[in-house]
Parts: sequence; structure tokens; C-alpha cells
Amino acid sequence: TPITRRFYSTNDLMGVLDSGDSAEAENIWTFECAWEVVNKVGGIYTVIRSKTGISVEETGNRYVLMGPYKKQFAQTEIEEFEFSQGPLYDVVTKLRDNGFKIHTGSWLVDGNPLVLLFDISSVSYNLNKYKQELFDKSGIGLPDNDTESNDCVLFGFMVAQFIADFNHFANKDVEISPKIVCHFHEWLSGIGLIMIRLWNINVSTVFTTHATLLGRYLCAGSIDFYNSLDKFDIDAEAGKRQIYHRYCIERAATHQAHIFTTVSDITGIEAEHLLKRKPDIITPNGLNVKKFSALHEFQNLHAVNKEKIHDFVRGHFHGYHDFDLDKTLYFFIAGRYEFSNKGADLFIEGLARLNHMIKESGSDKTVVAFLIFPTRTNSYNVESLRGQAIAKSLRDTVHVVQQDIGKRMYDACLSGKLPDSEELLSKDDLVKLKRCVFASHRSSLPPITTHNVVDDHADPVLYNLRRCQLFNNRSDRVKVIFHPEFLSSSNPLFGLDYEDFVRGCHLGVFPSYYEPWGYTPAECTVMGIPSVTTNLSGFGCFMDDHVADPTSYGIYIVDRRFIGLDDSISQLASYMHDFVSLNRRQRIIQRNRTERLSDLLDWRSLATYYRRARMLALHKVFPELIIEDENGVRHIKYPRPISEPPSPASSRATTPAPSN
Ligand code: U2F
Ligand code: UDP
Ligand code: G6P
Repeated sequence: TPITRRFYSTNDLMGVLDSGDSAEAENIWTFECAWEVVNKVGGIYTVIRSKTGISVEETGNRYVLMGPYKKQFAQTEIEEFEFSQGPLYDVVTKLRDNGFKIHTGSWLVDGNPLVLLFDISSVSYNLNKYKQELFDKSGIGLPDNDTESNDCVLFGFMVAQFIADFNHFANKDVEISPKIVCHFHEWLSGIGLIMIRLWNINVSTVFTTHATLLGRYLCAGSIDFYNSLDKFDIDAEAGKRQIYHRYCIERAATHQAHIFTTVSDITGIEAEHLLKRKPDIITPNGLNVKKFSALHEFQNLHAVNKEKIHDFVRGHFHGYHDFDLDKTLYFFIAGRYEFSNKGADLFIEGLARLNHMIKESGSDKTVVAFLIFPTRTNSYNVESLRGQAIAKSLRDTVHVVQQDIGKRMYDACLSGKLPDSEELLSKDDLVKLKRCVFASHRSSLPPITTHNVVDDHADPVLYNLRRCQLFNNRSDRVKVIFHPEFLSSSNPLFGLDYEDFVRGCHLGVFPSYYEPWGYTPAECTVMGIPSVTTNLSGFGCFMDDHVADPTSYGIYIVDRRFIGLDDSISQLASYMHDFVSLNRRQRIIQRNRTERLSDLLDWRSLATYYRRARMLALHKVFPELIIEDENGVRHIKYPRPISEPPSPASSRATTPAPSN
């Protein structure tokens, strides 16, 4: 089935396919500001970091990232240096003279973008003054006890002051006056945008939300969110949750921005109702596919990493290991621990039904399902560590015995005889092996979690696994393992990074209820691992829009919008069952197809929407960038091309080629 690319109509993108054009020639400066620049918190960090390569390619050395100074990240992630001349140098010097601490340099990621990190502690003595000004000019009052919001005020004022001064210095003694566009992400950076607008600084602004504050809070409760979107008493709901002031910042930034964007249509609808502005454009999240691309190697990588997961499973299920690893499939769910927002409730119910379905069908397959959500624990539990230790000791013993046998065979052959198979295994060896087999007997079932979870009885995953009676019994065809910690290669059980773990699995299952985008299924896709998503996730809707038959590409989209919960669970269970029914050859073919969708998720295709957002914002403030053709049709004037023509690689960058 051909991949359709409805998004990429030429008309839609008129004026923005300016790959390789020179921001320098038009004196266009792009500033991108987020609380998560060089500050790993959540998904926005992934957005900014994965995009740097293409952003620098597009805007050259006139692309500057702005974030808060966080020592632990800055020390390792940036190379500090001072600007030598030009408006950036002028502003930094002036602001430092006024007491601002600003770290400058480049981020050690693709493209090495220029970065400004603001040390908010250097202006903390101004907090009350800033808050008073914010209140006087916008009516937004912030309580004293919300440290996060107070930090945003300090950060926002520093950023706004920087941009105001930059606009001044960049305009001095230049032939072509500068056109500055500032892109802000999330409410946390919103004050910067609000102040720029309140001070009437002549720059273009873009604001992107990656979720709405209220949406996240409301969904975390048990509410029929999407059917009630138009009915919420927004102010009251925000007030009840003590986030009214944060909500005001988010809403003010949304309305003050020249161009407002969200990461998906579904979050766009949410924003329309909760923030009262329809996004001007949707800016979907991409990935740096180069980082993940393993050419045809990805199939081999799957096999290699699966072997490592096998090792873990051998240890974990020792004594109960009576299923065939060659007929075992690994499913997983992973992410921030928002139990129902991330759809862990659906997954567990779906697994219980799948267990029943596999038993009924008499299939010889086994599914091992991993649930990876960080929560509070008191380290690994003894049973899990013991399991791995037993498996290791058995492996070591077998290795020694194997060497002994080899030596005996060699000696026998040297003396001109064929070895006697009866004598190859000595009594000593037998004793060693018997000891291992005996040690691996266990009286309890293989544990359903690898850690001692704090408040074990109240933990939603454990509670629901028990409620659904998923206990890793021998008769269960679906086994479960809750790993309440993110994975890393120093993990004593798996010894695998998250990326390698994903590669070794067969299916990622992400049946989210609230998911503005959802990087986890997107990451699976570019690694060639099929995944389940929903029509309530930005990623799921995007795939549904762009791919003619997502299922055939290994993207299973569960309907959580138009059918009831029970039907959604049945649909999920039957998708998983369909997947279990595939044979190896079919799985390999499906992985190949999944991986083929990578281009769709590459920033090389999707950065186009960011550029369009910036261009639209620029045109609102700098109409001279718009030209009229002989028929009176208004076009966006492309910046002039840079001196060298773009190479084929970079022209592919932002001109999505038709797929057929
Ligand atoms: C959206 O995801 P975000 O990651 O931006 O979601 P937030 O709630 O804004 O930020 C993540 C929160 O989770 C916390 C962290 C933040 O408060 O302190 N956290 C944590 O406590 N421990 C961790 O290991 C990681 C995070 C959106 F929901 C996604 O669908 C989008 O894909 C994403 C990018 O657009 O934005
Ligand atoms: N992730 C990780 N280690 C893990 C599990 C997940 O680093 O063990 C990462 C994953 O690669 C993804 C992010 O966590 O980039 C989750 O992003 P997503 O957009 O799915 O959700 P968000 O947390 O942004 O709402
Ligand atoms: C990859 C490898 C094959 C292997 C297969 C296993 O395709 O290249 O050598 O047989 O994975 O696939 P499975 O879906 O059974 O893990």
C-alpha cells in the first residue's frame, strides 16, 4: 500500500521550502526558548535536542537557543565560550554589567547551536519587582509559594530583556534591518513572550504548547475529557487545582503570540476549548532519524538485543522456564508513570484477555510483557537478583563442564580412539550440574516486579496485575514483569539501554488516553519495531492521516474516541492476538515495513512546519517579506540562497519528496 502524504500539498507549503536559503542575507535571527534547553526534564528536551541539526542547517549561526542555567547539565553538555563581536556580544556584555549571569557557548549536539543559559539566581533579588510589573501590566498575580512559577518569572524577564536589547543592538549601523523571530515552548517559558509583547518590542513571536496544563490535570482524574471539552468551567477548574496563575500565563502567552502552534490536531482541539485559541498551524514532533538509523542492520540488532532479553528471562523465570524462547514474544509499555494517561490500565486488561485468547487457541506462543514506569522503590528485590545469579552460575558451570568434556574428547582422539559417550560426563560433572538444577528449584512463582516497590499494595500497576490475576503461573501464556525504573546499561538485571531494549522487543504497546504527541511509539517506528497507539495520541492521529493502511505497516491504532472502554480493550487484545499469530517471516516483513515509515517522522520532513510557523510570524511583523506576483497573488518572499547551492542531501532536507 502506498504511503499517502496528505500534509505535504505544495500549495500548503508555498513559500516555506527554502532549504539552504540564507538567514544571513535577509538578516533573520531565530531565537528558540524553552525551560528544557540543556535541561532534561521530559519530552520537550527531546523535541529541541533532536531538532538542532536541521535548525542550524536552516538558520546558520543566526539560530540561538535560550534556556535556564542548570549546572549539572551545562557542565557536560555545552562548550562554553564568549562571543567575540556583534550584537550577541554587545547584549551579553551590557547585561552582565547590569548583574545578569549568562553562560554562552554551543550545545554539544548535532549542529552545535549557539546557546544562552540564564542563571536565574543572579536576578532573584528582583523577583518582587518583576512580579509587580507583570501584575501591573497584565493583571496576572503569582502566589509566593509556587517556586516553579517564580523561577519562570525570573527566567522570563531575563529572556525578554535580552531580546529587547538584542533588537536594539542588532538595529545599529546595519544595511538590512534585522528580522527577529522568537519561538517559545510551553507555559514555563511564557513570561518571556508576554513581556516582549507588553514592552512592544518589534520582534515576531511563536508560542507552542506540548500539552495544556488543564488537560493534563483533568485527564489525570476520572473524567470523560474529550466529550466534556466544551463544558468545563475553565477558571473554576484551574482554581480548584491551584493552578489558576499558571493557567493565566499559558493563556496569555497563547493569545499574545503572533503565531500559536500545538504538536498535534488533538491538542489543537483541546487548546481551542481550554485556551480559547485555535492553533495557526500544527507543528508535529520529529526525530533525528540519523541517530537511530541502522540501515539494514536494524533486523540484526533486533536479534542481538533479543538475545540479551532472553538472558534476563532465563534468570527471571528459572525453575518455571518451561516455555520455548524461540516462540516467545516481548511486548512492552514505557514512559512517565501516569497510569491511566499512558494507558497502562488498558494494557493490563488487554493482557489478561490476551492470556485467555492464547490459552483458548492452543497456540504454543508465550508473551512476556514488560511495564517500565519509574516510581519509588527500595532497590531490586532478592528474588530477581537471585534469579539472575542462579542463571549465571548455571551458565558458568555448564561452561566449565563443556571445557572438561572437550578436553576428554581431545585426549581420546589423540590416543587414536573415538570417545565413549558414556564416559564423557564425569561423576563430578554430574554432581556440579545436579547442584545447579537443585538450586534453581523455587517454591514461589516468578515475581511480577523486579523491585521492592514502596507502597506495593497501593501501586496501580501491581494492584491491577493482581486484580487481573496475572501472576506468572505455569499455565499463563502471558507473563508480566513490572520494572519500576528507567533502563540503563548499568542495570544489573538487563544491562541494556532503553534504545537497545526497544530493539530487542517485538511490540511496543502505548494505548494512551492523554498524549499530545507520544515519542515512544515514534521511536519504535524508526527502529523498525511495530507498536500500538491510539486515536487520542498525536502520533496515532498523525499516522492515521499520513499512512493509507497503518496496520499493514505495524502501526496498530486503538480507537479510544468513538467506542466505549470495554470495546477499546477488546480491540487492543485482538490486535495483540493478531500479532501473536504472525509467524517469524511475517514479523520480519512487518518490521521492514515499519522501518520504512521513518522518513515521515524525520525532522528533515517535519521541520518544515516549524519553519512555516516562523515565517508566518515574521510576516505579521515584517510585511515587507511578502511579495505580490503579477496576478496579485501574495507570496512569501524567500530569503536569498546562500552562496553555495545546496547539496542533494540538504535539498532533500526540507523538500518532502512525493512518495509515488
Ligand atoms: C509533553 O510531554 P512533557 O514531557 O513535556 O510533559 P510535562 O508534564 O510537561 O513534563 C514532564 C514532567 O514529568 C516529570 C518532569 C515534568 O514535570 O519533572 N518527569 C519526572 O518526574 N521524571 C522523569 O523521569 C521524567 C519526567 C507531552 F505530554 C508528550 O505527549 C509530548 O510527546 C511531549 C513533547 O511534545 O510533550
Ligand atoms: N524513555 C527513556 N527510558 C525508558 C523509557 C522511556 O528514556 O526506560 C524515554 C523515551 O525514549 C521517550 C520518553 O522517555 O523519549 C517519553 O516520551 P513521550 O513523548 O512518550 O512521553 P512524555 O514523557 O513526553 O509525555
Ligand atoms: C531478525 C534477524 C533474523 C531473526 C529474526 C527473528 O530479522 O535478522 O535472523 O531470525 O530477527 O525475528 P523474531 O521476530 O522471531 O524475533
